[in-house]
Amino acid sequence: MNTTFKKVSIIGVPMDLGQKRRGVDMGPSALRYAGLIEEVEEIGYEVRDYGDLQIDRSRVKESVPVNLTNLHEVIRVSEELQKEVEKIQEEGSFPLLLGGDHSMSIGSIAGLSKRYQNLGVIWYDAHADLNTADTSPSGNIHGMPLAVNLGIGHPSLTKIGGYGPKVKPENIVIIGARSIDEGERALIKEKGIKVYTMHEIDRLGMTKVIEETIEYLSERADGVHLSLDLDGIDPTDAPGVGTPVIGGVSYRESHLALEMLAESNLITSAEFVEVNPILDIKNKTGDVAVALITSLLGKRLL
Ligand code: Z70
Ligand code: MN
Ligand code: MN
Ligand code: MN
Repeated sequence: MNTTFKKVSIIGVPMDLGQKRRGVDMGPSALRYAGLIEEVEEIGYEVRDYGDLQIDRSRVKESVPVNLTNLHEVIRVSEELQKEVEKIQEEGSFPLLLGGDHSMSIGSIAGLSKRYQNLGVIWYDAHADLNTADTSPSGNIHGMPLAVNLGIGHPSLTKIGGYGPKVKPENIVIIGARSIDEGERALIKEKGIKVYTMHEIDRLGMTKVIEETIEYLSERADGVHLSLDLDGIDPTDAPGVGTPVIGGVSYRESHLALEMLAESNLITSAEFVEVNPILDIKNKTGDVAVALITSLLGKRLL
């Protein structure tokens, strides 16, 4: 991360409405239980934990546009998260956001990109999350946030914060993708989005992938947000996720990647999403997430 930050401010987003499985709302608790606050303090940061946003998870059947499940509550939470992220930035703290499903990125990036006109985004994920209501096979909004941040999708989502698009296609790097839908593939090609699928990670090695990512984003971005979906990591290392996809990035590669990003001084905010403790094995995925967070924040063995 950027070494000018001395404070880390944490917000939990117990959001599970962006997909259909229960339990991902407990992700923020799992990370705190895994010792997040203590570990980050140990590195030397002043930590402020603002607790969790309030989310209405009653899932009453909303009358929503076709193929956008729970749209209204996703919008409300996104607007609230956007404001909270702006407050953290005004404090001069590093925003560290805990999910919750990946639909929360609509709100987090709406807050971040107000400050950074050229926000870079590293999307570390098995999926591209570039669907729209028209292309989504599921209607799950957690498969759409990156498209929304590009200004593509339902206007009620793309206009959150009163502006959009939030991110330019050339400021995005996707790492770890191995499950990409047809509409997403078309959008990647049309917009020329930089993607390191598992194929490129295997061919180049993670060191090269991150070196290139750092060079690419440092040339164009004024801040870089790391959006890390734990399903980017292989399910043997991170089993506690709603949509595990085999053939993922290992814990060791991810650890290296985040240490390199720490050294780069590039990262100005981060979110760790999709931890589902109900599907986990003894909070393994929570522990992995905390280890990766501390790597990103500069923890070193020696
Ligand atoms: C699929 C969809 C997705 C996360 C699954 C899956 C998307 N492309 N995103 N898990 N985090 O339904 O749009
Ligand atoms: Mn420890
Ligand atoms: Mn995702
Ligand atoms: Mn994913």
